[in-house]
Amino acid sequence: MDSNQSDRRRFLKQASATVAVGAAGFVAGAQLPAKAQQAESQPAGTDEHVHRVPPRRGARYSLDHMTHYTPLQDYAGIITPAPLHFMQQHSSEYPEIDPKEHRLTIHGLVDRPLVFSMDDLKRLPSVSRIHFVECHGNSSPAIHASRDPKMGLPVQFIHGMASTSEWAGVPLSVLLNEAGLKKNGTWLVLEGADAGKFSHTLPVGKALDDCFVAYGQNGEPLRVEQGFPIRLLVPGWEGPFNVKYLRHIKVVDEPYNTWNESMNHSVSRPDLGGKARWYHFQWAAKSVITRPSAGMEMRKGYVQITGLAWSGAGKVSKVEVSTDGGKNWREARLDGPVVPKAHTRFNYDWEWNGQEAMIQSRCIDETGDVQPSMAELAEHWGYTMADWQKPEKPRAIHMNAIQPWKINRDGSISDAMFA
Ligand SMILES: Nc1nc2c(c(=O)[nH]1)N[C@H]1C(S)=C(S)[C@@H](COP(=O)(O)O)O[C@H]1N2
Ligand SMILES: [Mo]
Repeated sequence: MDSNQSDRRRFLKQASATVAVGAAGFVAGAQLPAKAQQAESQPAGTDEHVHRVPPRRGARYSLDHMTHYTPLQDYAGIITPAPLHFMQQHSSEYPEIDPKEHRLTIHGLVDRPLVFSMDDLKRLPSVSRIHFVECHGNSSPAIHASRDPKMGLPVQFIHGMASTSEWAGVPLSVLLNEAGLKKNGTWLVLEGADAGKFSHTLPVGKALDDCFVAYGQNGEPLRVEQGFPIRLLVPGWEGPFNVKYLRHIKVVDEPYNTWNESMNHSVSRPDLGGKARWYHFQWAAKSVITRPSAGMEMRKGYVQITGLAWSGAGKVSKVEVSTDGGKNWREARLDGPVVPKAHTRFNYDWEWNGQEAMIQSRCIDETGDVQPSMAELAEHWGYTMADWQKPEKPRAIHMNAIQPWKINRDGSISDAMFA
């Protein structure tokens, strides 16, 4: 039995455990394919500026993922250089798409089904916006335990499935208005042109608000890893909404629970007997100190603490830094433009006296949302801290807990999230 079949079988078994709980949600079985969590990585050295891994030639579509992590510690400002953008691909090869042949179709509950060529799209009114894209699985508790040296420094492999680019493209509202939404057209199903036809559901309200079909990334065409020739940008929402190699948009009247949504993107909760709640859409307030961070070395005296803060709800209004394990917090300087739903650079001047210390940052966004500690988050999600230490630790996505880095007396720095 090949892995496709066994995964399919597992899927059917789990699907049969699905129970409807009313219009707004469902509960699904807790066990997710372990394979879905496997990640492939690349060397992280600062000189290694190419982040492609060669596609595995001849590989059939399977559940294999390809993941590359952004070395957050290695660039300044807020824009991730395109070759360093993280990459999360649910099929084992990139689709090779001829942009001249590529078409985007909009159909379903519309007055006029439409087909757009790349040329058609580039004729239409455009926007360019700076936004982060962040995988829903970024910063997960499991990855803290990783010891694979190929994965780079901890800040990279723990938090590096988040990147920020200036994306350019056509507002989805322009395209949907052209097609004419029917009254009962309340959800979209978006489908990519990759082998697995990666698909995701999106409510029309968000689509009309600020989503766009992007063809540009930091002044260049999208990279193939980022969805060349077009992808959807869903600002502030979790990674999988941002469907790459976008090919079909079907307007429908209910959420579709596509395979990727139902199997990979719900969170099982011990306090619900291992069942999952409805999905999470928008990223909450989040930040991380990128430098100094675990694996680096401290020297006595002045050091600039720097990092990134962001929120799916809008702008970062404040970042606070603690150097004493969370007893005292002081405000950091926000450097450069503060853009809604984008990484914001923060800096903080510090003097290390050679003693043990714990440094961490917390983000407060314009809605007043305060980034929680790991203990607060665990409580909120129905876990205990001890649950994270168990071998069968719960699968957790949408992690935005404060990241503490411990500075040891010898100048070494370690990850203190679960220490
Ligand atoms: N077509 C397609 N779109 C996709 C995916 C995919 O595998 N195929 N992965 C999704 C997931 S899970 C994430 S986190 C983001 C990652 O975007 P990036 O690879 O450009 O960083 O793309 C989303 N869109
Ligand atoms: Mo993702």
